[in-house]
Amino acid sequence: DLKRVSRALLSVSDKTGLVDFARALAARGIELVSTGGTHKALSEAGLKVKDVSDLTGFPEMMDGRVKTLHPAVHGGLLGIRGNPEHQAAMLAHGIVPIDLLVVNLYPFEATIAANKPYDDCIENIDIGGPAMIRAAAKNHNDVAVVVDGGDYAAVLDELAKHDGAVSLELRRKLAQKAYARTAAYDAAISNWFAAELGEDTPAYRALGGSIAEVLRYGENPHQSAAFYRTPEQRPGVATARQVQGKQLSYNNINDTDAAYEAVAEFLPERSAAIVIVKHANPCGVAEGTTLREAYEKALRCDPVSAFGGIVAMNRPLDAEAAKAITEIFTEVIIAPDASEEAIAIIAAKKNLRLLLAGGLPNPRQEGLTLRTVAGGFLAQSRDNAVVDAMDLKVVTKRAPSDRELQDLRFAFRVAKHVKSNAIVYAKDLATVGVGAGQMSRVDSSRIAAWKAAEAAKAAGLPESLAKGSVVASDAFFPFADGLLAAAEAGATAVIQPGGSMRDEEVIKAADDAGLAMVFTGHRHFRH
Ligand code: 93A
Repeated sequence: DLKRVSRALLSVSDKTGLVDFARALAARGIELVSTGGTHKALSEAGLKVKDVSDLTGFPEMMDGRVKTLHPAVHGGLLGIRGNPEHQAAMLAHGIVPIDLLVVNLYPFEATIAANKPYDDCIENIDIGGPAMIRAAAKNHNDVAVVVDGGDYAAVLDELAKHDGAVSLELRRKLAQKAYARTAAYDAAISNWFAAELGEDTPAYRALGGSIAEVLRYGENPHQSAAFYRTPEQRPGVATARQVQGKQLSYNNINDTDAAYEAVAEFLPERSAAIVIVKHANPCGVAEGTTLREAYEKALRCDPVSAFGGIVAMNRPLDAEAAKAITEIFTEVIIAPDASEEAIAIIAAKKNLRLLLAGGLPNPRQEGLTLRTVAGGFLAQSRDNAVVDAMDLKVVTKRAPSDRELQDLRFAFRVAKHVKSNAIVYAKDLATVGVGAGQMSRVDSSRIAAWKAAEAAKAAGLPESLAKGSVVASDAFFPFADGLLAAAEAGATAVIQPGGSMRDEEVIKAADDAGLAMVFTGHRHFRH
């Protein structure tokens, strides 16, 4: 299943790594053929390269719209080498085989992301490139197709290993990648058209959404994505004004939403609050008298995870907070507003996105949340339960002190915004350890305790940050083990919904450990 490479056609818009790659191909005696700009780059680098016009007998024409769209190119890519009729046709028409195709497309996504005029966007729709990519990928039994400069090394490795040939395994992998690329490319074009026409895809139209923007890609680079707005006027990432920074990515939007919804749980007239989010989970939350103080407290919880995170606040960003936040690498800041001075400080970090939402969303507001499942979607009312409205029931012999109670409320507020199973340690209105997204509650407890110990080490403190803390659980402890893990870590009080079959056993364990525990009667699952 090895296929020798004798001729390569290179036609790339992004010329990164091109010359080195082509030089390595030429060194193997592979003949190089190229389109205009690529040809120029290669010959300027001193490489011997043929012009695609030498194959087609036609010049590039119509501003380059027609350069490779010709049977000499497509026949060379599609002709089956082992098929006598194909071979005869190639011979009869002077078509030479092309064994390796290297193409990256006109930068359509980058053009629309840069808000270029309509005609520029149209001109950046690549036709010949995708046609060649699809042809070569179809004929992957004979042809290798490279659409990503990241794969140059893999091709060279194989050529070296197999004495100038590539394996079927690699050719198939490259073909799969090739179709993923052309699919995403066409999706971006169609989404852009829909947005231009003020139209939306039918599914989202049914939900009352309208397209806000086409995103460069989805959760991963091989996924296409767009951002839709619903008619709901909720202050947040969908309605915020972006003051500066690069275009938001799919993950940025998701994380920024998580951060802003969480920070909105803290009334700005009561305290300044900061939420730092990473991968849709809070990795540091704190209240303080100023945003800067809150930020420093929040950062202490997990400074490693906070790197490259999203920072949300419940009050207008001020200069002091802006200075503190820009000390480490942050992806996005979202705030209700910002002072002129703060905006100027942020401006020094060109890529940092600053979003001003104009207000805070109301955590008690009713609304819908949606998620898709195979063949359908789930809808539910938003979790708008807030701990202030819950009737907290003390279930242990010892009642929490005022200070503990304050921290318990804080921790439960945060736990609502942590993926289940959620365990949150808090002390002095700051998280000190967060355990998120584990399949067992006791694992979340252990992780949160371990993180609190790590944070203490990082801060050069002798004792775990969990010492003297309180702990919140988003759902009941099904067994005493999770609670005991918390007591062992140094928590003195617990807040949880209650309602387990084994509540009595859990309460007894709390009493034995001298813990104070309150039940909320409300669960905050979040998946
Ligand atoms: O305008 S096109 O759709 N028509 C074509 O026939 C064609 N052939 C290759 N665009 C075409 N290409 C694209 O040109 C390639 O996909 C690549 O992105 C670009 C490389 O052009 P150059 O070598 O002139 O820089």
